[in-house]
Amino acid sequence: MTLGYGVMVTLQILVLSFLVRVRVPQQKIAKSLKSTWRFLVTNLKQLRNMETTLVLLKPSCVQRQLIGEVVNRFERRGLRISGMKMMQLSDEILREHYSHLVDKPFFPGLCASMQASPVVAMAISGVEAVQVVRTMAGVTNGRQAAPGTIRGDYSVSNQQNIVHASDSVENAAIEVKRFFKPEEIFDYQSGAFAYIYGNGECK
Ligand code: IDP
Ligand code: MG
Repeated sequence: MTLGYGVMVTLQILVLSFLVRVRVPQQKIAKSLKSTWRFLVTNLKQLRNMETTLVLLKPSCVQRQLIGEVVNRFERRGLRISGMKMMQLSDEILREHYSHLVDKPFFPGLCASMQASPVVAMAISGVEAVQVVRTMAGVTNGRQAAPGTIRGDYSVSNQQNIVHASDSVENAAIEVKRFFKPEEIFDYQSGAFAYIYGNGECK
């Protein structure tokens, strides 16, 4: 990650010096500087163990009026809600989001179930949040999910399983970008931060 970061920073500096040399208008250079700054901030954050993961409260959650219950679990655990909105999913976003399943026979039914009502998209942050949230969600099939997990407590179905949770750090970054614009993600520090993590736990 550090090597990739170094390469990207060097590339950005080369682009900037090229822009200055070919006398690109100042406004455009300022725009480029702004995106470089955003890039640096985002990537420096990724060097820490603070992660942001995507959760979707599926129609099975929304329709069964479990939104509050499930959101409450993430908050009680000490995770931070960095972004949250209700949305109706399009065919396009579902084909992208479930691209690993498009050839499965259950794909049309999965899309229909995800479009049966709006979903609530959440960006959830914390130290190692991707694994923490995935463990809280439980295994895919609600019938096999352990009691105490979200799927294990609220579902008995392989498909109507209440939540989506990103399955890896790489996919979490892609999925958060898929569902949220940069300005819809809020990087604030929880007032209880010192009581959620011990010294040195958040690098
Ligand atoms: P995950 O949600 O636990 O990551 P994936 O394999 O990525 O599981 O599948 C995405 C979603 O597709 C599941 O959450 C579930 O709603 C649905 N799904 C997965 N396998 C089946 C199946 O065999 N029948 C019906 N729906 C399924
Ligand atoms: Mg998955």
